Amino acid sequence: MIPVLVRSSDNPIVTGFDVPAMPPDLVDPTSVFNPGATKFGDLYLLVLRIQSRGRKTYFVVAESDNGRNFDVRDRIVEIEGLDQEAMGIHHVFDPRITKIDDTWYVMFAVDTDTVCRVGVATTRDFERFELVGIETGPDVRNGVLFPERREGRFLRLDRPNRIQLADGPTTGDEIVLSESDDLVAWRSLGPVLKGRPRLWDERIGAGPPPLRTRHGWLLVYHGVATHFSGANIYQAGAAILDLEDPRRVLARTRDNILEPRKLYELVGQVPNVVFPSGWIVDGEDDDGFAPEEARVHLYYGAADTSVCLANSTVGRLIEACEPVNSHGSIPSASSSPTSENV
Ligand code: BMA
Repeated sequence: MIPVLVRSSDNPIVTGFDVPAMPPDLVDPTSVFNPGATKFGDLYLLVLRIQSRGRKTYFVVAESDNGRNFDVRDRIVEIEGLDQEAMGIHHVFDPRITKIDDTWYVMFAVDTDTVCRVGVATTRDFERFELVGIETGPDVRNGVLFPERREGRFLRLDRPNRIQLADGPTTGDEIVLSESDDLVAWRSLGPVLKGRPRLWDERIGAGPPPLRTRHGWLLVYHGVATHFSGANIYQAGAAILDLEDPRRVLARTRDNILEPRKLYELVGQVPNVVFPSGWIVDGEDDDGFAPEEARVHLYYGAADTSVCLANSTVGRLIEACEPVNSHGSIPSASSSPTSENV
């Protein structure tokens, strides 16, 4: 059986050893993980999250002509305007990249004095990045922008952090849809996808930005199983959302389609983590849909330590999703007629 996602034999494709020294901030970094990804002309680009030995995170661009072998630049991304924000910013992390027209939007999490927030910067050349703004609402993470505007408004998926873990950060079990006129003030349009208690995806968050296909918006998301003693297990799954109303979930994977199995996913700064955050899909038809045969390069953080790659096709990811009923659940085998209800 061919797995839905096939790991690259080059994994991990980027580690701390690939990062040139950028003194004084980044020398011999602890880890490189959770990258945003996009195509820039013929180049495959990643915006890496790199963590120093001081455990501060930075963004650095890496480029490749084949999507597997990346050269990491020797300069830290400076987001113009970020240092003027007065909210006590400690870290920016987990960038997701969306292209709309000729602008790339980098949406990222911001760890502040109070709560986690979502910020956006734009670039047209991956040299200069300008801050658009940082939202000032409630605790939220895993913001990803849709690659189109609706009636002029931006749409994003995000994950409100309504749960405080006893020995860890805030988290959440619901992905919601939000809209904005300016990328800074966001209005919630309601829930999209819910975590499934006691299953692989109890806590959830969107991965890379949704991909437009003829079957709907294809979403890859991370799910966390929290019911194992001493370990949270981060995995990946997929879902299909209605093109017109992305709050309608049409299908989702019953099980995870990628889970920590390799040593580099099982062991590291945070063990048992695969965290999908970027993808590059080779091909788009004339109407702007990703065709089923298009090759998918999915980039993910492994154990919060390195960057890995797994490949698939749009069609294989879609096939892995099973239709859901009006409650958003996949009907189980036991809901088929039994002697009791015939
Ligand atoms: C999440 C985020 C990710 C991280 C993951 C596993 O809450 O903080 O950046 O990769 O936890 O530690």
